[in-house]
Formats: sequence, C-alpha cells, structure tokens
Amino acid sequence: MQSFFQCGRYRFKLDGPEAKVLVMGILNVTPDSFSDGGQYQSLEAAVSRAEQMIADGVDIIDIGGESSRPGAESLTVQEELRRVLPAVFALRDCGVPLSIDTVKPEVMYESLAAGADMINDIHALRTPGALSAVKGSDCGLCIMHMQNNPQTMQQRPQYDDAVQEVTQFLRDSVEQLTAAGIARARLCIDPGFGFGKTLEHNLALLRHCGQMQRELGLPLLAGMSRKSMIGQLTGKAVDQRLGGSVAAALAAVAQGATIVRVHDVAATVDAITVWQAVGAM
Ligand code: 7PM
Repeated sequence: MQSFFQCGRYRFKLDGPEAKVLVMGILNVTPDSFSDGGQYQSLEAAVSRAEQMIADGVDIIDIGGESSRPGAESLTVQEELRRVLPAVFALRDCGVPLSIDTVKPEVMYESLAAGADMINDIHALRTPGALSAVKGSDCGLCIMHMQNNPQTMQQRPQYDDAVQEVTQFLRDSVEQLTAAGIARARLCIDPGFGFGKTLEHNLALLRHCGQMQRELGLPLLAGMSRKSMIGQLTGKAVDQRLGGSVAAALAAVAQGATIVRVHDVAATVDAITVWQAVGAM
C-alpha cells in the first residue's frame, strides 16, 4: 500500500497511527428546481450544506455539477463551469480538500486552477484531454470502473467474473496513468458500484473490495450511498436509504476501504467511530 494519498494541498497518511478512514461528502451543485432564487441562492445553499458537512467531520467534499444518473442528459462545458466554479471559489479555503466530480477536461483544468484538490472522474480519465488537464497539478485522482456508459450501463450488465474484470481494468488504468507520468501517490481506485452492475455484481465487489485494495496497493473509494443496490436490498425509496447506506459504508470499511463517498456525513462518521472503537478491524 502507498504510505500516503496526495490530494492537492493535502496529504492523507494511509498507514501508522495517523491513518484514518476518510469520509467524502457529496455536494450537488445542480440548480434547485424548487426555488426561483437563481444562481446566488443555489450557491448559498451549497455553501451552508458544505459547512454542515465540515461540522459533521467530513474529510473531502465532492462537488458535482452534472448528474451521472443513468440516461441523464449531459451538460455543456459552459453550464457545468457555471455551476461548479462559484462553489470552488467559495469553498477553497474551507479547510478540507475539494474534489470535483466531472468527466470534462475543461472542467478539470478550470477547477484545479480555481483551487480544487482532487478530480473524481467516473470515466477514469479516458476522455481525450483529461490526462493533460490533470498532469501539471498535484491533485488526487479517483479512477472508477464503469461497464458501458451512463446511458446504457444498466441495460444488461454482464461479466464472467466481476471482481476479476473490475480489478484488471483498474490495474490497467493505474499502469497507463503511471506510465504517462502520474505519481501513484495521487491515485485511488473505485469499483464503481451501480455503474453497469447487477445487485449480485455489486455484492461480490463489496465482499472483495479489501482484496482489490491490497492487490493494487492503492486506497479504495466505495460509493454506495442511497444507490439502487440499497433499494433492492431494503425495498426502500431513495429518501429512506440512510440505514442501508450506513451499513454498506461500514461493510466497505470492515473490508479495509480507505474512502467512503456518502450523502449522510454525520451518520457515517458516527458509525465508523463506534466501529473503530470496538477495534473490529
Ligand atoms: C444518480 C445516479 C445520481 C447515480 C447520482 C449517481 C460515484 C461517483 C457517482 C461512485 C465515484 C451517486 C451517483 N457515484 N464517483 N459518482 N464513485 N468515484 O449515487 O460510486 O452519487 S454519481
């Protein structure tokens, strides 16, 4: 395992007494369809949401301007920048690193110039121009597996062996990125729960995410918060998935996952705190 994860201005220890599980809080900066207060009001809402997450113990804030929802329409670069950049400027000195959830090289480059510390790219930097957009910085990078694309991925997910194939994809991606001159310490890996996976695939990946992390020697990020796998297991609607989501995050932590990406920071931080006090690692 790497000894630290480099995340722009921040560096997280991955071993020794200072090592801790990192909670990444999801901050959506999509316009609020219930308010007509325009851009300023949605920026204010995003900032107070971020302040709450910080009070709740968040370690990284993941800012997303575009929904990766299956079948969702994609935004123009200009519109995505218009949503993301004001939040980066407003939060850049909030004390925790800012991650940007984007697939667009222009959004990566502009966000980093504005003060972001990490790029979370569900396309694993495969978009032409993505690599050069992040190369000149020290930002953290999340490399996620996805089968097909957000429009088609849930139509017919198929693997001979999901754990093997996802691990191989991540291994190849890491190798390509390091060969292109990206420092290993900047990388974390993500099996991409729900991105071209059935419930069975997701559960197999969750069961083996500790093994994946050990095999690749890089911190693993697990994002299952409120996803349909939680709905499939509990029968609950998306706004009733807190308990299921906390349990999923804890299952990943029990496997050894380094980062969990969640909507509900306070509940997740508490669960991890109690879990670790018991010493049940
Ligand atoms: C609708 C469906 C809206 C799904 C949003 C989503 C991940 C991510 C997302 C993940 C990493 C969500 C997803 N999921 N980035 N971005 N890992 N690294 O539930 O699992 O947040 S978007």
